[in-house]
Amino acid sequence: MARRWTNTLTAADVTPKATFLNRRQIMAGLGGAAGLAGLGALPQAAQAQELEPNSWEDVTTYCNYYEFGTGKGDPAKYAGQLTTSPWSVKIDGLVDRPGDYDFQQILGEMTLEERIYRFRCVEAWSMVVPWTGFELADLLNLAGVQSGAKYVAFETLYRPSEMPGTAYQVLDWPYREGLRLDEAMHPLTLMATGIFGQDLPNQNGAPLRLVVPWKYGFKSIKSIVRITLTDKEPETSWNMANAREYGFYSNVNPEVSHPRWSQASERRLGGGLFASRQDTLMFNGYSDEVASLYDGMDLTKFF
Ligand SMILES: Nc1nc2c(c(=O)[nH]1)N[C@H]1C(S)=C(S)[C@@H](COP(=O)(O)O)O[C@H]1N2
Ligand SMILES: [Mo]
Repeated sequence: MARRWTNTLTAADVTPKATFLNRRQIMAGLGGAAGLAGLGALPQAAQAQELEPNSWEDVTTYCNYYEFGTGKGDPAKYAGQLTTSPWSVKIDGLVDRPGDYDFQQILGEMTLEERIYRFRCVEAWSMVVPWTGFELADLLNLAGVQSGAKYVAFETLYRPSEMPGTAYQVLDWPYREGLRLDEAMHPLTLMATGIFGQDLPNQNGAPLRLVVPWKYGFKSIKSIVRITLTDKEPETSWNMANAREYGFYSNVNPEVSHPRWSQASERRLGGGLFASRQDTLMFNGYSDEVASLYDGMDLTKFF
C-alpha cells in the first residue's frame, strides 16, 4: 500500500466558501494591497483557493454525457430515467478471474476515500470536484491482471430505451475509452462512485465512472458496464469520431493545441471572486505524479 497516493488536501482542509470569503473580506479590511500580499504568503490558503470545489449545482447541471444529448443541460434533464440498480460490470480479457461483478459486491471489497481533483475538459473549461471512489488498480487486482495485458478498454452501458441521445450517431455507441495498463494502475486513477459525499447522480455517470485527473474529461467514461484487459491499444469513441482532434492519450498539455483551439488556458466554471481564465498546467497540475509515465515519448505525436 506504500504506492498509494494521498491527497495533500482533504475535504476538511479545503476552506468552505463562506469562510474563505470572510477571510478575503478580513484581508481587504486590513488594507488593499497589504491584504493581498498577506494572502500570497499563506500557501495553504492559496492552495485551498485553487482547489476550492465547484458548487453541487455546477457539477451536476453542466455535464457532458452524449447518451442523453449533446447539450450541457441535457444529462441533468434526461439521465434521471436511467436504471442503475441492479448493476454489474463485466471484467474480461487477460484476467485470471473474468466474470460479471455485481456493483454492490465490488463496493464491499473496496476502500472508499474522498479525493478532490481538478477536472479539465478538452473544450477548455475546468472545475474542481470532490469525488468519492476507489483506485481502479484495486478493482483490476481483484480480477487479477495477467502478464500479457498492456491496455484496459472500458465501455459505457448502451440502452437506447433509456438513453435518448443514442438515437443520434454523434458517436459510435457504446461509448468506449481506454488507458495504457500503467495509466490504469496509477494510484491517481479513480473509479468514482460519488461526489460531495453522495452517490453519483445519473448525469455524472452513476453508479461508477472513471476519473483520470491528468487527462481531458472525455477519458473519464461514465456508467461503466465492461472492462477488458487486452494486449492491443483499444478503440476509443472520440478517436473513432475524429482521429485528428482526439488522440488515444489525451493528456492535458498546454503546449499541444487542439486543431481548432488553443489548450494553453482554461475557464474555471463558477468561481466567484477568482473566476477568470487561468493558465493550464502540464498534466493538469499532476506532473510530479505522472510525467514519468511518458518519459521519452513525443507528446505532440502521442497526443
Ligand atoms: N459515457 C460517456 N462518458 C462520458 C461522456 C459521454 O458523453 N458519455 N463525456 C465525457 C466528457 S467529454 C466529459 S468532459 C466528462 C464530463 O463529466 P461530468 O459531466 O461529470 O463533469 O465525462 C466524460 N464521460
Ligand atoms: Mo469533455
